[in-house]
Order: sequence, then C-alpha cells, then structure tokens
Amino acid sequence: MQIGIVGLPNVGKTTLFNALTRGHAKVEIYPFTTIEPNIGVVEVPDERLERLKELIEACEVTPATIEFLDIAGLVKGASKGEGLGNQFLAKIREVEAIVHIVRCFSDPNIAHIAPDLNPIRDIEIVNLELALADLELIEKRREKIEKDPEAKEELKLLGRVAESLSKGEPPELNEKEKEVLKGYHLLSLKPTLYVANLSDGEKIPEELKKYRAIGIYTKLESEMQELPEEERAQFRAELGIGEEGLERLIRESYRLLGLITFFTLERKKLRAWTLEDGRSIREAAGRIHSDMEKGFIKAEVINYSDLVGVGSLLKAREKGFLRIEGKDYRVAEGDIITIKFHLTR
Ligand SMILES: Nc1nc2c(ncn2[C@@H]2O[C@H](COP(=O)(O)OP(=O)(O)OP(=O)(O)O)[C@@H](O)[C@H]2O)c(=O)[nH]1
Ligand SMILES: [Mg+2]
Repeated sequence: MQIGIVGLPNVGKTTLFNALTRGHAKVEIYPFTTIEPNIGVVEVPDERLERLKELIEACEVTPATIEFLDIAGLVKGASKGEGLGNQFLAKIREVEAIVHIVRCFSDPNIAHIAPDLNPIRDIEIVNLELALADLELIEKRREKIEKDPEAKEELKLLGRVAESLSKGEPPELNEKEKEVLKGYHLLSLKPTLYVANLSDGEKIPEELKKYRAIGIYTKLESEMQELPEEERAQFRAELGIGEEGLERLIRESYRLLGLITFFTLERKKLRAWTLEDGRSIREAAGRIHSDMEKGFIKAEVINYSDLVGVGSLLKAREKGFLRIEGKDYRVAEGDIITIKFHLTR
C-alpha cells in the first residue's frame, strides 16, 4: 500500500516523511527542497504482535508495512505546469491514499505563501489544483470517447463528475461508478487524511475540525526519532503528548482506507498483512503468494481475541476455536490463518 504526502511548499512534508520513516531526507528552510520524490517504508505498529509472539513462541515477527511517498510542494497553477508542476501530480496518481499536510506552525524564518496562517485557504489551493488536474484528464477522455456509441454511459458519468469537481464538491457515486472511475486514478477521489502541522504545544485550529484533521508536532516528532525508544516515551510524558501522533496517523490511514490486518503463522514465523475489509480468504492467500491463491484448498483460522482468551494454540484447538474455512470465508480483523494449498504447476 502506498500513501502520498501532498501540501504547499515548505509546510513540513519531508519533515513528516522523515519522522515516519526515521529517514534523513533533505529538509531546508526554503521551498522546493524536495524535487525527486522520497520513498520510504513504514512498519505498521501493532501491539498484538508482541502478545502473539509470546503465546505462539514465534521466533520471527514481521509487521505489515505501508509505503510513503514524499513529493515536491504544489503551488497555485501546478495543474497548468506552474512551480514544479504537473510531473509531481502524475507521481501521486498511483497512490491509494493521500496525506494532505497543512501548515499551522508559525515561524518567521520559514517562508510561506502569505505572511499569515490560514490553513483553510491553503487546503483549498491544493485541492483546487488536484481538481483542475483531474478535470483536464477527464476532458481529454471525453474528447476521445465522444463519438463512441458504446461509451454513452461513461460519457454521462464523466460529465457529472466534471460538474461536481468544478464546483469543488465530491461527486456522489455508486459502487459500479466507482469501479468505472478506478482506472482514471482521480486525485480528488482518493481517500484523504488531513494533518495539521502544529507548533509545539498548540492545539488544532477549530476551523480544521470539519476536515477531521489530526494534529502532529512534525518537527518535534522527527527530532524525537533520533532518541532511543525509552527516552522517547519519557520525553512524550514530560511534554504531555499523550498518544503517539505518528501511530495515530497510520491507524487513521487504515480506518480511512477500510483496511484490516490478518496474521500468518508458518513454521514459527509470524507475519502481519494488510487487506481491504470484505475480501475472501482466497484473496488474502493471493497477497502472500499467487500460487497460494491459485492452488487454495482450505485454511485453518483462529481469531486473535479467541487465542488470547484461551492462552495457547493447544487449548484453542481443544475448545474448537481453530476452524477450517473454505475459499469464500470473509477474513476478519485479527484472524490468524494458515493456508493449505497445492502447487498448480
Ligand atoms: N518551526 C517549525 N518548523 C517546521 C515544522 N515543520 C517543519 N518545519 C521547518 O520547515 C522547513 C521546511 O520543512 P520541509 O519538511 O522541508 O518542508 P516541505 O514541505 O518538504 O518543503 P518542500 O519540499 O520544499 O516543498 C524546514 O526548515 C523545517 O525544519 C514545525 O512544526 N515547526
Ligand atoms: Mg520536501
């Protein structure tokens, strides 16, 4: 899974990226520091893994991962090629979700598009550019299929989407329409998590509540990544930052994207995986290896909560908590699965 970080120039995108990935990508006080995108992998924090490790006596634990993509800042006119423009919009077409970071910290040394702080204005500038880039793409497609009698439905749908986007409103779509539009990779339709980059100790501005933004002290978080884990916890306690902001960001991304976690256990190797909610166990098998999906026979399943409840795999087996499921079983959050398959080649 890939998530793209967008925002105006110089708002802290790379600082957030570094905090998330414990990276050292270049951060400067001037805009357009990032030119080539930074890509980094982040482990999804999951306290269940530790508990499971003990219960199953696993020797190796691999958490699920998310990939973050940090790109150049967007400016007014980006969709028309201003700033570093269009090329970066293309880079985020492929991501599954967007983290839109907005500047809420004040610092006279760090240039911003205007002397005042106005997060709503900033969000609207970026969203307008995303919508304009989408409109251009839709327009091109409409011209192409205009005379195709078989594309009438699609043409109608595109017209409706274009109308909504030009009004700055999200279009109302049913499942089938969403499916048709998937191939377009429209930026405006991607699930978006808004992040307010706050000055130390500040709270989220009231006006950002309607965007359901989460607040992060990005600079502090990135600096704290340099500390050992125990010191970070102590530092957090002293500063009164309760919940770890970055973990929350990752958790919220899961919620936003409708993702669940399942676990596999194979020869004492425990591993967490990410899956869209509603998928079958056969599809889950495909995430691990395409051979497992093709040759799927059955799976042995136990849910995390049941296992923790009884305390061991042996007891779980005695109590009948370990179930055999067929290919259509819908995987639930926290399922621990072992897949039986045959090689089809
Ligand atoms: N005071 C303060 N400065 C911050 C904060 N977050 C980032 N900065 C500073 O803002 C400047 C820009 O940060 P970057 O992370 O490079 O911003 P960016 O959005 O990636 O910038 P571009 O790649 O140039 O678009 C750096 O000097 C950061 O140290 C913050 O929360 N508070
Ligand atoms: Mg940057």
